[in-house]
Amino acid sequence: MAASKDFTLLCLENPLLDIQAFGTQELLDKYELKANDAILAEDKHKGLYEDLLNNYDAKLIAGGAAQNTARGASYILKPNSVVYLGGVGDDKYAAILHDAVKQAGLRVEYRVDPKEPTGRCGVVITGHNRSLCTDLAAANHYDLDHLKSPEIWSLVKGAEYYYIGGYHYTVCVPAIMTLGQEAADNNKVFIVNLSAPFLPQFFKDPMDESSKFWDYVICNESEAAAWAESHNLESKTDIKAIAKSIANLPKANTSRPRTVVVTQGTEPTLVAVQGNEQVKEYAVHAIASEQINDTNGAGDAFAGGFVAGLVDGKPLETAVDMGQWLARLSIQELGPSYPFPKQTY
Ligand code: 26A
Repeated sequence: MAASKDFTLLCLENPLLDIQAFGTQELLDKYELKANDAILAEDKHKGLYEDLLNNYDAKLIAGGAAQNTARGASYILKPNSVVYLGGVGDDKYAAILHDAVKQAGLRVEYRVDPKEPTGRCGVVITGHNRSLCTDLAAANHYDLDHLKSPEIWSLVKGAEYYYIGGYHYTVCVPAIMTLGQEAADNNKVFIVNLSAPFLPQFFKDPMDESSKFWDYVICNESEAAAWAESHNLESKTDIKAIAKSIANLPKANTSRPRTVVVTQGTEPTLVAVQGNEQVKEYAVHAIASEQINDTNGAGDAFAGGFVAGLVDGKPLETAVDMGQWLARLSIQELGPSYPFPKQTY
């Protein structure tokens, strides 16, 4: 059944401004970055942002993984369907984010921190790889007080789907737990993206604490492998087996089985459902290499299309196909963006 109420989908994570440029191996080496990775900035990375802007003709593009997903879902859904929460500063970077979300029709309710700048993500593109290096700044100050404030809490109460970008496990676990409990208690749908290998690796405990709430898990093959590694699963490379073990973790709300969706770049997307022996495979929407602009945000776009399908009451295979469709559109744009005028699925 298609959702009829406003703001049925509520998303939470870290709003960031992407400082994105086409880079070189030399640049990656200078900051000890891997070609395809996502990390939190340490002191040695602090010069990256100015370097990208001054020497690599970097562009400023709206980012933040779940904010990209929320923009993607609102690209597809009827107006006033999606609201996004996170922390920003009171600066020109936040103004750029406001413009981008307005174009996509996404409502944002930011916690504005007057003392901290808006978070930045340095994005170094080399070929079809992207290296992400994030300085969270104001995004790191999101708190439960904001979530529980009357206006925001009424949005939480009104929503029927919650989408948590996994990167928020580094920021405010109580907010994640609160939304998870709210979902389980009211038979709402709780969706989590594992987001990056360092999360199951270094944030295993908060992830484990909340995994009972997960109705849908979205990840890619390297995040699944990192999960297998930190949970010491028998096979650390058999992605189907890993998807099944995540699907079969204990669940708080037993009225629906957990579904795990694993994207694998150009390889088929895998879907494991709790209690099912078989893991299904769905081919991606092929695209010629020369049509790809960059792959920054491809996974976020997939999640946006997939979640829009769920919210619109589409069957699982259609939701996966909507994810493939939106990812294909996004990789033809610069950064985690979608084409305007809008295309329709
Ligand atoms: C806490 N970290 C590391 C992050 C991120 C992040 N979004 C939230 N938190 N690190 C990178 N990103 C975003 O990922 C998108 C691509 O998938 C980037 O801002 C980029 O838009």
